[in-house]
Amino acid sequence: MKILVLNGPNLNLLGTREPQIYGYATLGQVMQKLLTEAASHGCKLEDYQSNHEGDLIDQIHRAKRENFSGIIINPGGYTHTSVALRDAISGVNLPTVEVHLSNIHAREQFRQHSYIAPVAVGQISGFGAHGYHLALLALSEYLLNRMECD
Ligand code: CA2
Repeated sequence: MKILVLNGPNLNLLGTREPQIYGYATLGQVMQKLLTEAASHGCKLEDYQSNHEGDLIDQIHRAKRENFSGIIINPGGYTHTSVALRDAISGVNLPTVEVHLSNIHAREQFRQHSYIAPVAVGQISGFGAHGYHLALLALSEYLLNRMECD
């Protein structure tokens, strides 16, 4: 099972500013821990961060082309703005879990709407970096169940 983990704009700044909202760990540390956990379950995981909408869309298309089983995405600020990212996710039809470090529903009103949520299997929001582990668990369970039912 191959899973692509995408991180959107400004998440490269994790661990450097606003730790009270986003935590102290860097994105590199968070992704390394996730990669190790995935490998111990025999799951191949690749991660990619970009500050550019088109780059993220290209990665979603690549996930389809290269037969990834699913996507975990923290779209960052594009969550609240990007019809193009949503179209890419619904276009490739790969099971996708949306992750947010902070609880976007408890923040400013503009963060409470997600363009991605309706095309995702589900959303995990508010559990900090642990959210990526919850997403991996949720997505792998979802994929295993789906395979048994096919
Ligand atoms: O809570 C999340 O994971 C967000 O996706 C993070 C985005 C924000 O725009 C979303 O509303 C919720 C922002 C990522 C910015 O990350 C930073 C980390 C450290 C310092 C500055 C920004």
